[in-house]
Amino acid sequence: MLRPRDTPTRECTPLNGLWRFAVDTDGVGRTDGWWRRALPGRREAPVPASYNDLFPDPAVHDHVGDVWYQKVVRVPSRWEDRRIVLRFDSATHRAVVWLDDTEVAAHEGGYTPFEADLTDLVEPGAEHRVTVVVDNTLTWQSIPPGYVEQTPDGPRQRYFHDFFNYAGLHRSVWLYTTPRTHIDDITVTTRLAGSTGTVDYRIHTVGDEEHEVRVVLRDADGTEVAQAAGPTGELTVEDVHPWRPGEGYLYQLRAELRGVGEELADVYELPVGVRTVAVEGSRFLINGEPFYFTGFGKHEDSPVRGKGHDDAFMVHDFALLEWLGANSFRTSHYPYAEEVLEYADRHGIVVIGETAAVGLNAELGATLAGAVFSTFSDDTVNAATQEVHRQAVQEMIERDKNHPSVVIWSIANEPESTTAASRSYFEPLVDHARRLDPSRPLGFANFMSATPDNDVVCDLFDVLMLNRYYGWYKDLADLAAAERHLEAELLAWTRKHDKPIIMTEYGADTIIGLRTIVPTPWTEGYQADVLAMYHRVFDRVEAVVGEQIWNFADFATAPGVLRVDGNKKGVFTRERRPKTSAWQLRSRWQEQR
Ligand code: BDP
Repeated sequence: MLRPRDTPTRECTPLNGLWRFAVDTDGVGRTDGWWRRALPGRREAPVPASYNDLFPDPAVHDHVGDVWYQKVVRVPSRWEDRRIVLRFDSATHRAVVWLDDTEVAAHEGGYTPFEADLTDLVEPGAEHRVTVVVDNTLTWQSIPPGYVEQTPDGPRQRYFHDFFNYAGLHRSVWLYTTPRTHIDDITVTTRLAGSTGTVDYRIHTVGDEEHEVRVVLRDADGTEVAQAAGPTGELTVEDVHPWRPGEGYLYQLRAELRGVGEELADVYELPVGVRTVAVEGSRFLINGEPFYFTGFGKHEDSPVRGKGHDDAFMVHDFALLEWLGANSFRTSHYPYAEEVLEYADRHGIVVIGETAAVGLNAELGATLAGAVFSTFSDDTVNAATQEVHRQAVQEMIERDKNHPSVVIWSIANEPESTTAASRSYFEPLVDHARRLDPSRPLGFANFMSATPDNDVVCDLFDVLMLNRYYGWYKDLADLAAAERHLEAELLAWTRKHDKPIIMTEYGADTIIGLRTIVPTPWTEGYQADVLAMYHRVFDRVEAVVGEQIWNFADFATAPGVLRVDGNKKGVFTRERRPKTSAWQLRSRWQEQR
């Protein structure tokens, strides 16, 4: 799915800023047809942002169900004869959209974009009312799953993942044009052979068939390096400048659609990084060279705006990664805003892209929601959930397939993976992901109690991604035991599978400013000791090809006795102040560069 862009044949206008906003406390908006007129009340909310922390009101913070956004939009009069599209980069977790009185789109899943073709409904030059209802409810059939408990005080949302259920319009909304006959999708994959690079491309067009596709590839200086014609083909680049971690060199692919008289019907420009990714035994190769991941599991999370995308936080976070010498992160636990992947492409940061399938695990349900259930059953995670999950995998791959920064697809975080039911659940999802993208390795982040002895799904994947908390949830304050247990487990994995291991989570909750002489959990010193212990072990186990600490920064969660105003495993606080471990990582990672 192509991101809206200004090109010689296309225009886009962001609809960000303040929208009218109403919380549908009584759940009457849909039956009362709130889209037909101005929303009730006087509230306004910024887009992009989560709505939960905007108002000093627990009823908004903990609302379960629908909220409404509305904006009156003038369609530029010069847009006559254009195809006009309304696009939401995300609406968490599902939405229905109306243009004036007409329903134009509905979408399930909170972290991928969706669009409505408004061409036949808008009048260029006129004003139109855009209304969106966004529902934050998590059910057994949503990704991520959850359930709503009816209590005497109203509904309470329960869920099995450890981050606050922020909701709203977290990313940009766009009104954009394309010509009626237009380029609808582009897929690129790249190869390297010595100093020659190849870009295999596939271009899907919609509309009049009497058009020809032309493709030109330019280097970063704008010099043409290859061209081709036809909807599929290859572009060969001699003396190629590969996309490399830490560098992020990009070519520009310009795809043109030309009519019979050579007239330009449509143009789209796509940045392309030429690189390869492969798994060979227990090595992870980028451009044929062993790659060692350093960095973090992150969150889209910041004060006040919650999960709303923010360019300032994005640039700052990437700058902090660079300061540390980190080369990668995982988009735990959902696909991030496209701006983030584009930035990673340009700056050579390596990304593990993850779906929002987090919390498909009864053991976590018991810990985080006090709920007793079987993970996979007719009444819990079932065939309908699997279909929503399949769709989530597909939408992530369709959106992010052209980003050179993305080198692994993670199709879930810490699901149950020790039962026959889990294997039947994951097998078709893995097949589907492989069909959609045979070029990237697959993984999932494996839960601590799934060990080499009881795991039944890891053989389906290319990379072992382990989340481990020795020294915290296990062996607390006994780092000697933690070190023995961690090493024993890693070696057991290497005996079972000849696959690369990335430690996708490890760490310890840490309150900034808390210091003791005797090693004590929650202190800055203890976090540093835990990380140092893991690093000693990683350096002894060859199959370990990556270390991604949990977490880059402290983040908001649902209340819990183990959570002090959120999860404090950040190497930075939520405001991005460094804890002691930041300098320790900086010296380790800068040296490894
Ligand atoms: C893992 C989860 C992560 C949590 C982390 C923790 O993958 O989302 O925040 O543990 O407990 O279970 O800090």
